[in-house]
Amino acid sequence: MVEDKYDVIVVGAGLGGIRAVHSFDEAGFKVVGLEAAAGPGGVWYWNRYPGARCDVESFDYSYGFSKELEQQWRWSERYATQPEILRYVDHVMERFELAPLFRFNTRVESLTWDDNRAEWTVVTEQGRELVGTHVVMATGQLSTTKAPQVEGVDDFEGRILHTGEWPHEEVDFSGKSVGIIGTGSSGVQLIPIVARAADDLLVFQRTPTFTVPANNRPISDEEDARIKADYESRRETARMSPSGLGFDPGKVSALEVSDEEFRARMEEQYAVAGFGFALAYRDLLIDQDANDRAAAFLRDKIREKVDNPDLAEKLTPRGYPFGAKRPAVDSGYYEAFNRDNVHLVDISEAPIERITATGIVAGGIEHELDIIVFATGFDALTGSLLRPTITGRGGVTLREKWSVGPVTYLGLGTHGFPNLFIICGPGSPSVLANVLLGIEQHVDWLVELLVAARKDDVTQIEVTAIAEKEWVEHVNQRAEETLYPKAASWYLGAEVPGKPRVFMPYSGGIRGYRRICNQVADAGYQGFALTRPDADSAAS
Ligand code: NA7
Repeated sequence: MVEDKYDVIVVGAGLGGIRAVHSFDEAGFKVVGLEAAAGPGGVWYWNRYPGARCDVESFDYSYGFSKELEQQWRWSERYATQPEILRYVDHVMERFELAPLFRFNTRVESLTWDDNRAEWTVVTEQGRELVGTHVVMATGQLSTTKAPQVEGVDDFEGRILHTGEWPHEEVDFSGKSVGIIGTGSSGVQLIPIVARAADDLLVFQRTPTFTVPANNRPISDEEDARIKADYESRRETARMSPSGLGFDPGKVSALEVSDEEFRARMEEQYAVAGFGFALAYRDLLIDQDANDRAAAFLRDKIREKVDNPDLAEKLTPRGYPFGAKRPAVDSGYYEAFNRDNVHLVDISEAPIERITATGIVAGGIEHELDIIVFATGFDALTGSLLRPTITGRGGVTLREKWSVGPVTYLGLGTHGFPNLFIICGPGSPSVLANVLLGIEQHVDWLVELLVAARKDDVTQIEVTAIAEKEWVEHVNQRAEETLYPKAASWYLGAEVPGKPRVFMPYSGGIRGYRRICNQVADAGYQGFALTRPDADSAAS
């Protein structure tokens, strides 16, 4: 059964999908949003674990497209909790009357390009068919969860949870022995809370994580009023900063200052900055020696915070640069390990062997547990793009095309898949910048592109092979200038065994990236072949 035809089909109702549906609708396109979950919010819909909180400041992790929304929404904390972000999402949905434009409980199974009709056929898990001239994949960067392939998972008689698919009702940890596997951002946020609630908490750590303190605090009325009095300049500062977070990277090299000066500056940053810590000096993420200094500072902090020196040593990250794996922003993480009921199980050398009916066996020892939590992260950046079968020109699937790693032009599209666009896709700054800013930049840019195409009767928009090749080279070159490739991280595809190792996000900064996107548009969408029905390629 073929249902209505759409100008634009948006896949996903996270912050990207919501913004895309709203803006395409405003621009007069017939648009529908398809979402697998029962409600909007994307990662904030699924990641309901206690302690889940954004690690970008609330004032910046929010939409900038509506002055009224900006002025009327009141954030309560510097870093918003998951429930508060979900309330914000619901408010936006209601305020802009977006619910009728979405279909929830609708997982997309396949997308197939028809070259003759120049349109996509989208089939959902329920077998429904929709046809769209354009498809916008707003499926998120960290949305396909992964759990370790451990023998015996099904034998466990207690409860198994994943931070990224957390139940809607509260989980009662009291009186329970809980095992948490994973010490990335999710584990780091969850651990202090479970530590307080459970009888016993066992943390299964494979790789220690660098963390910087969140320094979270309530937002006072005075601060709220001050920022809202000139919100535009805050937005502008964020837009003009490479991270999109408003932090101006230090201009000085960490190698040019004395130990005393370095330490004083880092203490200052540690006490206030959150993520900004990494930008205190201009070369912390690009020069190994500079990075070593910052890493040493953070290692000292762990020793200061953890009472037991052996335990502190086990929690200390080594062997990869600070920041090359996404640092966690923590609230009481190390302090949790000073509690008598919290135990670290170091699985770096003796991995988890199996799960039994009653617990986890690692290093030959069985740890008895009532609840196991996988805080083991996601098939990052490409997981949700490759989950549906996307078949482009000539019957080639995206899985085939990206079998050795994702290749895109600007992270926005890929050759052979006309009229298919990605919000914050691999090859764009995505997770290396404030994703909200990235989303809004991408959506605005795509709306302008489709408005121009509509005006000029362009029916097909396709990334050219040469533009894609050159962009991939540029992305790789920028990554090579940094320390990012030096860690086995999910930026690089190291989180899934067998996944191609390609550095996926664009590390050249969102400010420079926006400039490039604008130049591309000004040059008549250079790098895209624009085709009219009665003519061959109009531009490239
Ligand atoms: P992350 O950052 O990918 O962290 C996952 C953690 O789980 C990490 O410590 C992993 O150790 C660990 N892990 C993964 N697989 C295994 C297996 N098989 N055995 C043991 N330990 C494992 O995911 P998060 O959900 O914490 O955070 C993702 C992002 O969401 C975060 O950066 C924010 O941007 C929001 P590893 O390091 O691979 O050795």
